[in-house]
Amino acid sequence: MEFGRFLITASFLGAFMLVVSAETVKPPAHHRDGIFSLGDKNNDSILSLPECTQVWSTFDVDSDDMISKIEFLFRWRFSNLNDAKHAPLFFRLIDVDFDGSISKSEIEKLCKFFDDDEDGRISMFEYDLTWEGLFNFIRTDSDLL
Ligand SMILES: [Ca+2]
Ligand SMILES: [Ca+2]
Ligand SMILES: [Ca+2]
Repeated sequence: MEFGRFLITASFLGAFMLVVSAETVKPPAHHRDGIFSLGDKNNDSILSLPECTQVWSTFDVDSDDMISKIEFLFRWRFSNLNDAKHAPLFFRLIDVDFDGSISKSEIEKLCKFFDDDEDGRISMFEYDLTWEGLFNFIRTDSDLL
């Protein structure tokens, strides 16, 4: 009798752990409403490298091949992208040479950085993984409320 109860408890706990770990492993997909879906023009759930560089280049509002901080912040807010209050930090992360603007080569580097298996296409999984690593570590407690 006791053993039976133990088994039930154990299998219940096991199922519970599975649910919890599945929840933890699965990357949240909320940001797909943003850059990914903006960039995925042919809706095949893949962001090709040209689609990726294209969507970031829409941040270059005055078409001078450089994305200034103002352009970046403006576009981020205008597109209603997530975590707008952290956009200055995102800008800093993409501006790898720290010269205060994002160049075409920095966009290309960013897009290639997302493409983990280097097949020239960014899958949703690759996108989620890198987005989480790059941008979502700064989530604050207030965002969880
Ligand atoms: Ca510009
Ligand atoms: Ca730069
Ligand atoms: Ca890929």
